[in-house]
Amino acid sequence: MYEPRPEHKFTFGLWTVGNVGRDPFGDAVRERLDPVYVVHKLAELGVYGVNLHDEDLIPRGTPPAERDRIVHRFKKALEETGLKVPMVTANLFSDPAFKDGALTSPDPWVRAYALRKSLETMDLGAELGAEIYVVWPGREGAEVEATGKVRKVWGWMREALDFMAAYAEDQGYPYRFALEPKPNEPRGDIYFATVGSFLAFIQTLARPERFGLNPEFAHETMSGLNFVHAVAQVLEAGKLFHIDLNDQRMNRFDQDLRFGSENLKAAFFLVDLLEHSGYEGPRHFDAHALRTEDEEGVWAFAKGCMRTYLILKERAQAFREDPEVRDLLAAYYREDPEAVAYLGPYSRERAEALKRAEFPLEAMRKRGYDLERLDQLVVEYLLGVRG
Ligand code: GCO
Ligand code: MN
Ligand code: MN
Repeated sequence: MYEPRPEHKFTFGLWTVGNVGRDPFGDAVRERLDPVYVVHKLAELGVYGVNLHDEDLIPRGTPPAERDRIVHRFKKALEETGLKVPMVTANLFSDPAFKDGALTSPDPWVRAYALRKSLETMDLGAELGAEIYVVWPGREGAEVEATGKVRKVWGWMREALDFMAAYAEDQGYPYRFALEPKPNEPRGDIYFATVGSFLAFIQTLARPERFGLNPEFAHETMSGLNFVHAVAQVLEAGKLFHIDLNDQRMNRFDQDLRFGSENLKAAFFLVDLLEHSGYEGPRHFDAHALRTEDEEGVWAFAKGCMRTYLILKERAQAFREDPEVRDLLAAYYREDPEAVAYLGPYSRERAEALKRAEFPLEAMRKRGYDLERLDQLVVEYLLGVRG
């Protein structure tokens, strides 16, 4: 029942299960895994697809003939296993050239280089059948405010994204671009800090329909924001193009923890939301095994992400079907037709009626919403003692 299958659309990045456990203080603790080996391992686990940065597959500086050999070998592994590559993204953060930004560097050579790298990644993704292109502006930020760069970055970013979308159109690529906000790290502050920031920015682009969001659990949580609310707004806007699932404690560096390992209640409501939203895209785990783990720990981590997701899906469904929950919710949303008649689109008559209305103020002020009981039921489902 909690066994992952391709139709669950679980995906991992080469950089997630392939994470070697380096941190700012310590060296790698695991060896780099061959991408072909990763494809076979993920397929064994019932995963749907594998995502990648250009450099996860093709190390920087690889000569063209070698590049083609790597791609050929990788495609063969995809064919053998049936694994898909739903998403690709350019690494615009590792190269020292990107130290003060990539698409928003003050140096036009750097901006042009980042743009070229993005186009090449789109070519690579097209070869692999990818239809989602993620843009994570990890280096598009600052520590020093005195440059006034904050007045220019929006224009540079717009120009780059418009260029990329026009290139996709020109090449006949099906890409939908998924923009991924993050408040900080690796920069002191990143310009596109939250879901709301990118949602608004998209409306200023030449082809807004090509652009959506790739929200990440850890990133909104780092900002102290409610990830479930952020995703709900993205869904409502029709802009959930991709999602990065992981876990995170508030006010820390980006921890990329195993899905559901820290904020179980938020994970529960996220799965509840996603599974009832009609979202059919990948459930991507942008997380990695703890630095304490060897390779076996990595696969335990990957299995854990998927298993927790499926358990939460079952728990959420049972919760929604519980008659007591249903009764509580029916009472919560009960609608008095007399009150409803005052609401709706504006008309002069309705405004006048509203001004004449007599409100049952006493009852409105005294009403209890029964949320303690409802929330306790959530806890009991999560603890497995009910349903
Ligand atoms: C991070 C980001 C990245 C991106 C990835 C794809 O904080 O490290 O979440 O993992 O998701 O680079 O663009
Ligand atoms: Mn992250
Ligand atoms: Mn991410």
